[in-house]
Amino acid sequence: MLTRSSLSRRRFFGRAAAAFGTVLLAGCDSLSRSEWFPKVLATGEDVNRAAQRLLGGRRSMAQEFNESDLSPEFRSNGTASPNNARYQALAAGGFADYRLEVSGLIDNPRAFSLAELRALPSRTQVTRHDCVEGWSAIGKWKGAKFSALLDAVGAKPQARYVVFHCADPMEADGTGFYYESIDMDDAHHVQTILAYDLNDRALPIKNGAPVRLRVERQLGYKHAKYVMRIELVESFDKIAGGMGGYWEDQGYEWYAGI
Ligand SMILES: Nc1nc2c(c(=O)[nH]1)N[C@H]1C(S)=C(S)[C@@H](COP(=O)(O)O)O[C@H]1N2
Ligand SMILES: [Mo]
Repeated sequence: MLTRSSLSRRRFFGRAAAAFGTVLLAGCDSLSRSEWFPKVLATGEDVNRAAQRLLGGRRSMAQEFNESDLSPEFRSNGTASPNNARYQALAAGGFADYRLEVSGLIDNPRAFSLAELRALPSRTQVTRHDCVEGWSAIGKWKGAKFSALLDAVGAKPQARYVVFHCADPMEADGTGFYYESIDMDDAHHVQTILAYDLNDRALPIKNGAPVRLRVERQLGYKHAKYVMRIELVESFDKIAGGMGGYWEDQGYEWYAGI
């Protein structure tokens, strides 16, 4: 079983960052403080950014596994079924009327049906999902390569981030939708996909149907479920709390990975 400390050690102190042991020492202090969680992420973020610069960019791959490693059950976390009438109507119709809207700093604003997403070049990958709450699960994901979707809409040069707007409201009054964002490096990364299948079946509602982001080098909360709208932007200034994600607006790190 993974403990929190082994999980964070593996995420932040492993792989590429292991080569930079002396840099890591500065961060050890923060582990003993009471507000350890954002601190650990902050430490990981700084260390990993430094490591990435030294290694010449973020081309590293997240580890991939074999089908024999699959978790018997891929649990659900956070929202398990969006409390949203429009979403529930789409789900009742088997998502036949679902359209993924893509807008913002692109040449060809358009909406994709599920069939159109399934027709884009795809990638299948068996990866480990690590949630900051201290659990992990290995799943087999299939989805549209995000780079292919970007090619289809034509990202403008000013676009710096991709924002994923989700169907699930986080406030009791039905507002404050979950959202997340990634930069263009991650958007073009080969393991970044809009997943529509989990373990060879249509993505279940509890795991984000009809499509959810997989951005494999980052922690669980970056993997937006129930994606309804994608927006390319230059900054987060006009989006919700301005920090690039629902959890980021509450103080979590925006870059949550290696
Ligand atoms: N829209 C949306 N996306 C979300 C969440 C959520 O509550 N709503 N939870 C996040 C967190 S914290 C985790 S760990 C994963 C959980 O994915 P799962 O339900 O497939 O296990 O989804 C992430 N994406
Ligand atoms: Mo999570």
